[in-house]
Amino acid sequence: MNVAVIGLGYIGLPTAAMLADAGHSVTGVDVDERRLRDIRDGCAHLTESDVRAFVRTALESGRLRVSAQLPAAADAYVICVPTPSRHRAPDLQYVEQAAHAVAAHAQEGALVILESTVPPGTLEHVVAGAIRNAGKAPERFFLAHCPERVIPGATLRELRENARVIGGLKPEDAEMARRLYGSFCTGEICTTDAFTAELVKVVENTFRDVNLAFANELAALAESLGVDAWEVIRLANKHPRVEILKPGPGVGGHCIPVDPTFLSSADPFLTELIQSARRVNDRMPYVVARLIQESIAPCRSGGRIALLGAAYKAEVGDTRESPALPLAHLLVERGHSVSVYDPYAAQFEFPLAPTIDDALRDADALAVITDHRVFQRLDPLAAASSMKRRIAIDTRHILDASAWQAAGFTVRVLGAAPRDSGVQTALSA
Ligand code: SAJ
Repeated sequence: MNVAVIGLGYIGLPTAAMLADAGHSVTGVDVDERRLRDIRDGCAHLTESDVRAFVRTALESGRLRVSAQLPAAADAYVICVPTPSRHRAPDLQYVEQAAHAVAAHAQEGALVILESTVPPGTLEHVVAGAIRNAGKAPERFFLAHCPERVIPGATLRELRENARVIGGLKPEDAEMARRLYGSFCTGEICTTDAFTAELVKVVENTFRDVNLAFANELAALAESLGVDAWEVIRLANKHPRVEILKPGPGVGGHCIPVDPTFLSSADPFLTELIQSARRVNDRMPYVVARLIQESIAPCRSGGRIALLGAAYKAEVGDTRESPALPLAHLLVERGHSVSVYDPYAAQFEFPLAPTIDDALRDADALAVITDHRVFQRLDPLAAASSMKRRIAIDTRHILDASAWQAAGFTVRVLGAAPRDSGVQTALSA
């Protein structure tokens, strides 16, 4: 097949290479000339080395080309553009632009697949709508939604092996898309209608948000209960049908904090659980700010806090919706100064310290915000030599508390009441 993949980001580019590897003739299209140059120059911008090598091989094979223009004709179009959030509402402008461009180009009988995460109904309203606006009949096209599911860090394996859900506006639309994805995907491919497929994606991420809220609520409760929520969760997860996620300083990324609103906005009255979960997760930076504040007492303001991690999760540099940002703002509002270090992040609203030593210099406390492995391996004696006071707050439970205590640190773990706190718990009172 001649395939055009629109949007060459962390999903579109490896998907284009997968399709080329499966024998299709693929044109990868992106409006960003710099991105195209980076790809042609060897994909140095990609952090996953196997993806880099895979894309280079696809380009060398001649079956993958990249361009700023859609090809003259294609049998299939795969739209993989971002759906960023603006004030936690989906911004569909890139989907609309891509749909408009495809609608102008595509000929009757073409397959048009939307991979971007979108509010339910988008395939019908935006994609079929653009085709209609171009003076063509959407029912003469094959229109399907096939939401991406990969986790950065394991992109190639997950693209190949994950089960996929494909929804078509008509059953034959899903069937056509299933054939294309079946050329590279070894996982189960389930077909359904488009609206259900759109909902499935949103439901997956909402499920994760609700689960995270439960873990975070347990962590926030730990002090009043006088327990270690991590230990409670670890032991509860020994039950074969219980799987609680880990607490943390909040829920970041471009999907999980945003997607639940696609569901709750459908009916605010009937989505109490989903909205509460969002509030619980959004409250976590406040819980962490309070923990930091208590830890550095009696210094009520004017403290210097080193935040270790700006990225929203481990081993990535992505800072979108990262809880590090509201936390940094809260600390500054309370009169403290913050320094931030992240080995992967390049962009953040607060200045990023060039080295961890720079971030720790003269700090009253350090707070681990992201569970990057480098922080786990941090030497407490080296940290102590840079800091003013020996206080460590661990919101990800990754520090070896006994090693840090042996180095003279007071260690506070989010979700674990201090053993000697003598807390009169709500349960024992
Ligand atoms: N987090 C915790 N505790 C945990 C797991 C995660 O606090 O036990 C936090 C992370 O630190 C992060 C947030 O939750 O701030 C979200 O991380 P994540 O790994 O759950 O999600 P994403 O946004 O990186 O990727 C998710 C993935 N969805 C699922 O795992 C169901 C991925 O498969 C999707 O492709 C992606 O959303 C997406 O684009 O929708």
